[in-house]
Amino acid sequence: MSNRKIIDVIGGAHIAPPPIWVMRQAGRYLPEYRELRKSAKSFLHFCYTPDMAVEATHQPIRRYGFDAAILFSDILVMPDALGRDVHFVTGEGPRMTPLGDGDVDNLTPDNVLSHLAPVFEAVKRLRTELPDETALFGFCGAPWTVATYMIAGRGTSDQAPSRLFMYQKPDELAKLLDILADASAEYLIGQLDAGADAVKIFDSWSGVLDEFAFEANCVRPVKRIVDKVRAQRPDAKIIAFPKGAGHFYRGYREKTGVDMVALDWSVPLEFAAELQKEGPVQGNLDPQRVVAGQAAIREGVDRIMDALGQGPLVFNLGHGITPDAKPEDMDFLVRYVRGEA
Ligand code: 1CP
Repeated sequence: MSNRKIIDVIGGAHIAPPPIWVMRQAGRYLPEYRELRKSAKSFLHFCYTPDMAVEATHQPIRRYGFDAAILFSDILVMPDALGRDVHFVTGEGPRMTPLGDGDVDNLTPDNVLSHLAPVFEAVKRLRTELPDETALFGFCGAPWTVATYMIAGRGTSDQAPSRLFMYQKPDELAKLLDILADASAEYLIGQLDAGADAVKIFDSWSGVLDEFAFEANCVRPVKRIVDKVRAQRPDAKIIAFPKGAGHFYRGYREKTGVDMVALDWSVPLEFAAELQKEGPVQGNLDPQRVVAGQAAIREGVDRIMDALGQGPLVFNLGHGITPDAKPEDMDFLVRYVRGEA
């Protein structure tokens, strides 16, 4: 047993009430985040300035005492580190020049660790500053999800440009996924060495693929990251979030080698309970329930606890909290899960 409950659950322990943290727990629904964000020249400047990244990471911990803090950064620092022209348009989202012919060969994996040094600095400071019982998570984007932004140059609703790329340029995609997997493994090892207690791999766009593409583009690259990290850091605790994987959640943990699988809110609870027999799960309240308020929160939490409360569970939402959620309803969620409301 450690003194960080979430780390014990990731190792397979059942803890009641379950430890809780929330995806996007630092972010625009918090007034103190919006205030801090004003002082940054750009979103990437925010991510690469340890004072700001550290402060944003602390904000939700101070308010709610979540059982884990997640480093404030973004999955798209990776294409930035690889030399793509990433920027964020306020109110819209990320933008970069879509990958053209020959661009994959001109990526700069040798620069990744030095470019991301400010992130390691933020992790180091956070681990010394956070309460001892608060776990610290590092993270990266999964290769497929990061590739979708590099190929389309922006977020899209169905990743049609990346699916087309996959059929038209399969060798190019395979090369890109390998470069991203290897650079991401180095990046995660750097975060673990700086003090992260666990790392999470976000595959937010794994739900747009057929069974063969899911295997090739999601399972294989995540396994490649896990194998590389474990070859150097055998005890690394690793979580993955293959959002929208549906049926493909079955066997995912075993195939990739991750310790814990994060479930989105579309995963049926009966199926979630079957997955939980294979290993710890995290999830999966619909974020819109927090926006809707107390009655919707109670109903959703009760259902999840009935189905998953007797096994290893980290309570979380099924995706990130949205900017329109009220901070007081988040407070209610935390207290309700802990049996204090
Ligand atoms: O100006 C702002 O404040 C921009 C909003 C914002 C924030 C708060 C972005 C832009 N990123 C973040 C922080 C962030 N992103 C964190 C750390 C904060 C925390 O969780 O508390 C993390 C872990 C991420 C991860 C991330 N970024 C993912 C994976 C998880 C998920 O939500 O699916 C993805 C897909 C991104 C890309 C991204 N970054 C930002 C936006 C708006 C998007 C989505 C773009 C799109 O697809 O349209």
